[in-house]
Amino acid sequence: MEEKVLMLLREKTNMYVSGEEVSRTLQVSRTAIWKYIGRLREKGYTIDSSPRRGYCLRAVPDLLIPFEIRHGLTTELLGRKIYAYATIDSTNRRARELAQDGASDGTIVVAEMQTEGRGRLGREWNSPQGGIWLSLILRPQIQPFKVQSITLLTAVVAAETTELIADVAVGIKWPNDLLLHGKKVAGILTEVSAEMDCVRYLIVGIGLNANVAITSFPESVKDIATSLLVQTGQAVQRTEWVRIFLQRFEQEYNYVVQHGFSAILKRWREYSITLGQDVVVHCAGQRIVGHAVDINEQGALLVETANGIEAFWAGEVSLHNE
Ligand code: BT5
Repeated sequence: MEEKVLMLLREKTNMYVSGEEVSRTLQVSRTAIWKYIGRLREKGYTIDSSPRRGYCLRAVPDLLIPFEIRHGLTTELLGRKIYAYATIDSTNRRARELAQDGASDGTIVVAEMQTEGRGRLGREWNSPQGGIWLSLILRPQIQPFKVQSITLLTAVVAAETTELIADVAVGIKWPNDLLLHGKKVAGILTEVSAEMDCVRYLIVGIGLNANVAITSFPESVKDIATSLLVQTGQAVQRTEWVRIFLQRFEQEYNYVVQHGFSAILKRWREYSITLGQDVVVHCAGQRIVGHAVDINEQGALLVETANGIEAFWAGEVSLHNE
């Protein structure tokens, strides 16, 4: 009901809507409406009220809550079911739990803060207030070996969305880092539950340091991390980022599941700061030096080494000049 009250006020933002009109339209008492208005104010909505004129919505908060994410969202599947938390241990962990309990394709989990945000290989992902910590539950009908391509797709869509919203130039470092002026602004963690030849579900986790102040990062990441706020001096509207990301992601994802990944790979190559560089790959305890020449159809990094071209599916890449 709160959402319905909000929708009515929203249609006439900056104009007064009488309590009587809201009450009549929604078939609830004026006292109940007063209560819903109170709850919306608690969430951060600025609503003026006047005994004679009624209620007037002045400003909406940039909160990652279902109302706000759904407002104007045009996806068919993605984000139709939203689990939102002020604080959670990890959105990926929660998404996995929901997926195991049968959550539907396209369900998303989002949080304002994570206390145990996860990176790859058990690493920590720092997730203070101001960021976007988001996980998608997907049930694609693809073979498990194609999962890596979905990580690349996520990186491309996250880069495009970020450029659009914050007007900055983002680079992608294979496989999953988004960099701004050489510092990490976002990371992606894809986790999969699969059988031999089919994917049961996929959790795609995206962490974007959107409006995170530099002082919110611990010493361990201060020098390697950055945020959109730090780079541009301006806060972005996180709900808008999430909406645009979901819309674009759904479009691209539907396309690649049907037609394959070539179009996305082309765009990934354009964003890549890894290709064409001398690199050091750390993989399965080994350190391999070479020249990054390309990625293949499945998203593996192709490196020209002393032994010829080698394909890497996982691992850590540092550019030779880092
Ligand atoms: C990643 O791992 O880059 C994947 C990060 C995925 C985070 C999202 S948030 C929503 C969802 N829920 C989760 O629990 N996780 C996902 P990796 O490539 O392993 O990078 C981890 C390394 O990045 C750490 O070891 C730090 O050095 C550094 N790091 C940690 N927090 C960071 C931050 N906020 N910004 C930039 N770098 C960070």
